[in-house]
Amino acid sequence: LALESDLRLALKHEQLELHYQPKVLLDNGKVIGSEALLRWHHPKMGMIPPGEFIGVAEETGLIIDLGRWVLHEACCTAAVMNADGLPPHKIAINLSPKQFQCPRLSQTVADVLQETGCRAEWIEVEITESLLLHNCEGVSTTLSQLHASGISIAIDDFGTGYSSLSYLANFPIDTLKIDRSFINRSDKRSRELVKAILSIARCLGQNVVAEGVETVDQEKFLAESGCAVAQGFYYSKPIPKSELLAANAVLE
Ligand code: G
Ligand code: G
Ligand code: NA
Ligand code: MN
Repeated sequence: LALESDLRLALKHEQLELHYQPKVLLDNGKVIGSEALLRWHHPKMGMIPPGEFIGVAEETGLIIDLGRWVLHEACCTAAVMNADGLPPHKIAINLSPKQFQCPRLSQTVADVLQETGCRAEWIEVEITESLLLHNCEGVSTTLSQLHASGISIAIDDFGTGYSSLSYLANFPIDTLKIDRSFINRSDKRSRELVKAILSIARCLGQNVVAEGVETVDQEKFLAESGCAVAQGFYYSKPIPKSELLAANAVLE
């Protein structure tokens, strides 16, 4: 497969880049963190979105090296964003279920923190519900190790996968990211579902992030419903590292 060999080269030749989408506190509009999102600048095909190559990386096993690169890059940024005197900024990193098949994942993350001078509390990992589906012991152990080290754990696209409330009882989940398909609908039932998710999170002491916020009406509804944090095009699209640092008034 051409994409596979190209992707190997991309890793070597610095064609990959992380962009960061800000997460905003609805109370005061302040940016409290961001989600790292991978971008590939292909020399011939131009910008390839992650949806088109993450799958290839997973099938070929390249996701292990790619995932390590993402971790390293995001932790470097988190270290700069949290330099002395700056307000706290937590960076969320997407992890593929395939990365959990590597029994060394929590050690890899610990190594990367050490290499980059990033503290555990400056990052969060985003996992999908599909990872939790099979209640695999290895996954449970890795999540517990990451959590015990001070890294927070978020469930991405919450409510769309194979949602089961037992996940919330069995795994150390700090944050629910409400999928944007719930946010961008204004019908009564969707809004009641969002409120129900907020209520579950409140009872369990979890944080909530509303994803895919695009309008002032959506923001208003979320704020009134007690949602603390939002992310979406209404605030900012994913931006390059340089812009993230500039907005934080940090020199690179
Ligand atoms: O940025 P965009 O909307 O195109 O992202 C599409 C999908 O790719 C999202 O589901 C996102 O979670 C996933 N994705 C983006 N960056 C990464 C990454 O660094 N690692 C993994 N595993 N998935 C990512
Ligand atoms: O699966 P995940 O939640 O990681 O996907 C994140 C993707 O969602 C990113 O590729 C990002 O570009 C996209 N995204 C972020 N904000 C919005 C938004 O407000 N609306 C839409 N349609 N997509 C968004
Ligand atoms: Na995500
Ligand atoms: Mn998501």
